[in-house]
Amino acid sequence: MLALMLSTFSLQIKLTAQEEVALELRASQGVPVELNHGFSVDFVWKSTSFDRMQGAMKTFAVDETSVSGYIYHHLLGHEVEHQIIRNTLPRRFGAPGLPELNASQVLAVKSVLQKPVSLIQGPPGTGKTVTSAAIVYHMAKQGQGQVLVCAPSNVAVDQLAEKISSTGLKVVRLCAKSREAVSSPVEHLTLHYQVRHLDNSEKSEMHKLQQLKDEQGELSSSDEKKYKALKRATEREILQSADVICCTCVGAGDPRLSNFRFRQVLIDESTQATEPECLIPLVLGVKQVVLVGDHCQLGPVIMCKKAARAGLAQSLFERLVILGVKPFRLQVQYRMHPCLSEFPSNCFYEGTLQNGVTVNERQSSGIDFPWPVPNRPMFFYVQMGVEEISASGTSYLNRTEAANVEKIVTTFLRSGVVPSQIGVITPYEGQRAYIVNYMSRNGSLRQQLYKEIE
Ligand SMILES: *[C@@H]1O[C@H](CO)[C@@H](O)[C@H](O)[C@H]1NC(C)=O
Ligand SMILES: *[C@@H]1O[C@H](CO)[C@@H](O)[C@H](O)[C@H]1NC(C)=O
Ligand SMILES: CC(=O)N[C@H]1CO[C@H](CO)[C@@H](O)[C@@H]1O
Repeated sequence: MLALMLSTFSLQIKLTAQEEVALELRASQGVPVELNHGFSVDFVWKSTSFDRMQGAMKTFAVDETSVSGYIYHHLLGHEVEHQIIRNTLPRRFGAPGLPELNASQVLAVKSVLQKPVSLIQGPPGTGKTVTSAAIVYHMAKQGQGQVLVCAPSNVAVDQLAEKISSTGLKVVRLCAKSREAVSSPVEHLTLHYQVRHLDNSEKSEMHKLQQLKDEQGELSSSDEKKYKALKRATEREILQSADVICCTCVGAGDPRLSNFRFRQVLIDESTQATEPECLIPLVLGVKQVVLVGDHCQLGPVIMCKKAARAGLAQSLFERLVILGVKPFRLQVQYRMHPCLSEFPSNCFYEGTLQNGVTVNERQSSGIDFPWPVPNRPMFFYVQMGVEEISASGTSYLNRTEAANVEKIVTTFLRSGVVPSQIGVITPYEGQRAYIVNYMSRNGSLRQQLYKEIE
């Protein structure tokens, strides 16, 4: 910590929409690196996400053009006459570059294209990303303008952006300015990357200024002005030429999109977003909305109990289900060994989740692990570990559990399972950090092996 502080001018602690606490280290111009005392650490309230949510609710309330009349009344739970969108349906519902769709995925795409409001429920492993990408592909081909694709998390946006881009559509991934330095698996699709890598001679002036800025850290105020204007124009041009724009729900409130209108919007993982968060992409003129998610899995995380009780913990998707909108459920899962899907199917999906993989396709031959029932790769292991407050002071850890995780992981590694095939899940950040640390320090195999485990 001290080392960080020495080279850091100011330390800011931000509370974001998810109330994650993140440390931001600002090493801007003229940082007095030799300073090791006499500086302050400020808690900074960063309200961007909340401002955008509140802005969206206001727009929804006062601006008649923010969403179509049908969607407006629908979201408010008013009686509305059933509406069908009359589009010529494609002959094939799949899309280039994607795996062939299965029967229930085809039905989902077909039904969504004809409705102004649809919900797609995707239990784990049912191919909801592929289905979403196919929907976006067909929407984009309808010629109603650009399609906006959002999700509450950056990870989900990146995944979907990649899938959509593999259909051949022109995709731009818009990242928050504060995340431009964070590497992304879809770097080449991001707006900031595209701005920097335009190979167009007209843009050379911007690039020259950019280079100057990179080298000197700063431009004269007139150059800075010129640079900003050029950059804004370039960004706008790239955004305008996209078929699909992908960003987080909060990102849809980015000023760079303020003059854009989107008639068609798809929101993935929508059951993990709060309702005001979902409204941000919708109030840009939506006429057709597709919410993808699963209200049988975790909902939005709301730390404030009062706000949760007041209804913020209920997603828009879930509220629409309660209002009587029937979600289209993807029924076939292609991920789990059938013995693993049995419990969620019976417990959460009224036994309707079908298996698209057979027991034989999920055999891991040669892996010697003492499952209680051979051929049923699952067990519940109850232990009497005691919980402690973790180092961060805001989470928990459990040493007994961590030690057992290490033993099990080591057994798997010894029997030939590769690290990338192993994942450990815990709902506690404190426990996650402790397990990572514990395994690489106390695991009996090579450290590197444990480091590759998610
Ligand atoms: C510690 O173990 C107990 C008992 O198994 C469990 O209830 C608790 O959730 C664990 N805590 C953490 C932080 O993993
Ligand atoms: C780590 O492993 C050593 C033996 O290699 C053991 O003595 C020690 O107790 C372990 N640490 C923890 C926290 O379990
Ligand atoms: C028979 C068939 O088409 N199966 C596919 C169904 O969808 C999943 C996931 O999208 C694919 O992995 C299957 O190959």
